[in-house]
Order: sequence, then C-alpha cells, then structure tokens
Amino acid sequence: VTKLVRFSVSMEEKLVATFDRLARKRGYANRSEAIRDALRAQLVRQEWKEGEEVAGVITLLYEHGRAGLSKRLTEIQHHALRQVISTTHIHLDHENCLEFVAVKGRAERVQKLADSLISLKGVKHGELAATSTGKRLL
Ligand code: NI
Repeated sequence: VTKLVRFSVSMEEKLVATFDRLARKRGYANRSEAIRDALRAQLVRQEWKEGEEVAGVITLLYEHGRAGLSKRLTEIQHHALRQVISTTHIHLDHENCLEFVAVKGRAERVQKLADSLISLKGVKHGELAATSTGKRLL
C-alpha cells in the first residue's frame, strides 16, 4: 500500500486559479490528481534528460507510393530490435499509411531511432510520444 502524505504549498492566488481552470478543462476531478500528474510529467522529462530506460510511441504518417520507403522503414526497425516492441500499420487511404512503433530502451537510443525514421523522405509527419517505463513513477 502506498502511503499518502499531506503537505501545504504556498502559491500566488492567480497561479492557483489558472491551474484550477486548466485542471477542470482537462477533466480532473480534483486539484491533487492534477498536481500529481504535473509532477509525474516533470519526472518523465527528467528520465529522458538523464538517459534512463524509457518507453514511447513513434507515429509516422507517410506516402504509401514513395519508392523504397516502406522497405527502408522496416530495415531501420529490424536494426533496432532491442528498442522496437511492436509495430502497427494502418492503410489510411490510397496514398497514406499511418504507423505506430512502440519503443523501449535508453533515452538516446530511442530518440535516435525516432529521428532516423521521422527524417526519411516521404514521411509527411512523425512524432515521438515520450513516456516512461513507469518503474520510477507512482
Ligand atoms: Ni499502408
């Protein structure tokens, strides 16, 4: 069982009001959960900065018809076996493919893999959703 600790924090009235507005907009039931998530987001950023073992999802929107592109995307993933957990490919329409690559590993490795996929010619949009393995988060 995780023990909860209560503590008080002093903050500018306006900052609290802005935070509460944002928390409500995002659907948080209470301020505590919104603050916990903000703190966790900070911890995840720190894990990436410090080159820890992290997880994430690379999304790739690319031209189906671009010669050699699918082959190149697959090749790069084959060379990153330790990082790639799973790949899902969706044929969006006649011209476009959407691919999700779930990844795990050292932050720099995962970032490098994402960069090498996203920067390929014919990839119209790519993004790395950086998250955590969850081991150091509660
Ligand atoms: Ni496709």
